[in-house]
Amino acid sequence: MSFDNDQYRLALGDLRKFVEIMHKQGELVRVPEADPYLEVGALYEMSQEHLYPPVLMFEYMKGCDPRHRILCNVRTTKLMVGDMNLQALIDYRRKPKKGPSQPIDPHVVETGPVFENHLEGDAVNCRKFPAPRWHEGDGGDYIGTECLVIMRDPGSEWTNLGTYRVMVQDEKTLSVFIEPGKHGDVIRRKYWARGEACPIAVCVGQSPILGMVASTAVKSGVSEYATAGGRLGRPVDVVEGRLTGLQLPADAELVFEGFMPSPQEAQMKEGPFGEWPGYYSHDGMEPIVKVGAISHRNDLIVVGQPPTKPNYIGRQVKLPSLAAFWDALENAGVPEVRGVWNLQGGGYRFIQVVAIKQLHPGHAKMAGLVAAGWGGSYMNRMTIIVDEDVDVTNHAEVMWAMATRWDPKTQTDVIDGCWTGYIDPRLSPEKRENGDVTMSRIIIYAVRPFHWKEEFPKPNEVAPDLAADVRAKWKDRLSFLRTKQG
Ligand SMILES: Cc1cc2nc3c(=O)[nH]c(=O)nc-3n(C[C@H](O)[C@H](O)[C@H](O)COP(=O)(O)O)c2cc1C
Ligand SMILES: [Mn+2]
Repeated sequence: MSFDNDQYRLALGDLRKFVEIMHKQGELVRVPEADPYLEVGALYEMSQEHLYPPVLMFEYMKGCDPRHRILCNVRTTKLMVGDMNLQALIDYRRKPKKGPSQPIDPHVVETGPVFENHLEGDAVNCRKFPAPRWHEGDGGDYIGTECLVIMRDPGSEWTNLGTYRVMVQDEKTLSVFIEPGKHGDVIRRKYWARGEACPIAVCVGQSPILGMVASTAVKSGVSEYATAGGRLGRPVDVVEGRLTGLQLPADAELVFEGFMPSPQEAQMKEGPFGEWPGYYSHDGMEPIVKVGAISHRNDLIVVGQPPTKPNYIGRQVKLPSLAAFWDALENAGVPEVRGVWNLQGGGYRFIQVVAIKQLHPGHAKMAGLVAAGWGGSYMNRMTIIVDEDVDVTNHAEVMWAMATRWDPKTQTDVIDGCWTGYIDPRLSPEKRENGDVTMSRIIIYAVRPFHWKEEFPKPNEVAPDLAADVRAKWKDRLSFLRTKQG
């Protein structure tokens, strides 16, 4: 992976540097004059047809201030994620584990580019900034997709950053969808319990590292700013918001500051919004932000990264999650794991594949039971165990193993009562009502039965060595050997 190079570090901590690097490398696609009503979202969705979706800079958008831009596909670039294959996963796991970096507290500075423009009172108009209608069935325009929702714990110095979707309700009002139990929810409740509105800031354009840490679970009480500082090896510069005093990234592109009264006092209809499982699964009444101040840079950039249906190849697997999965299998004592992957179509949760070199009777069963039950298997539906000769990253190979080595009647387990979530579209209305947030799971053992695996017919495929020799000999004369059609 490219994680140690200078360009990566520069880009990670600075959105404008990221844009500059992408531009220099010819990877920035500028899209003029698209309509934020469905067209931006459709173009973005189609960009997911690539493993590394192109970085899209939407500019001069219909009905928008010509100085305002939307930037998509920041954290899915090759620069940010590196290679995306089994070897990359193996290399990632081999890297000496440094342990989590020590947090570095943010550095409070007097001012920063975020204050190039500041609006309060009558000048506040949330509708003046680009908020696309990303998906046809969305219940509103969303300005916050890969955003930072900033709050401070009233009892301590802890500033929390969370990525929670943000919808524009009207000129002076936003709404935020925060799932119960998330840090932002815990903090806002403390203000409400004291009869106060919760001070809140919503930042919708920031360095890639801040987007990364805000959407990952960090320990309660630890600021994501400090986590980001630890990862960058330097403090993140923050300024104090003029309305709330909350810490804002000094180089933030666009920040809304305001207060969130308790839902008893005010709430509005929020959602639905196209979710990562590929459905509109949730809407309802949510608390709102009464916006009192807006700060933004000149020529601001809103970072946009809404979910799409997970069938696209651009909905990448996450190597760190896969590495954690592989580690969990090994730590549970499953020997000879040769690969793990998530099959496209299931996002990075629903469908997991494990390749093993079978050592003993019951080995595949052991792998299957651990895989279906490990701690990270939230919202899993399907585990497929295959032999070591099957390429777990290749759909057709996995399907081939299922078609030819799996006897559904004897090589299947179905397990009931497993952990899922409310955005699981298959969770029945009855279960939702009763709070029974569980579903069944299937384990498919698409392996040669152990006790007669030596007699199992041999696969019919040109041997890799022979293929390489023949390709080398013929490739100058036969163009089909030079380009592989996907
Ligand atoms: C693009 C993206 C969108 C997300 N949207 C939401 C959301 O709308 N609501 C929510 O509760 N969590 C959402 N999450 C998950 C949270 O960001 C994640 O749980 C994070 O850890 C929350 O921060 P916290 O741990 O400080 O609460 C989203 C994550 C990503 C990557
Ligand atoms: Mn947090």
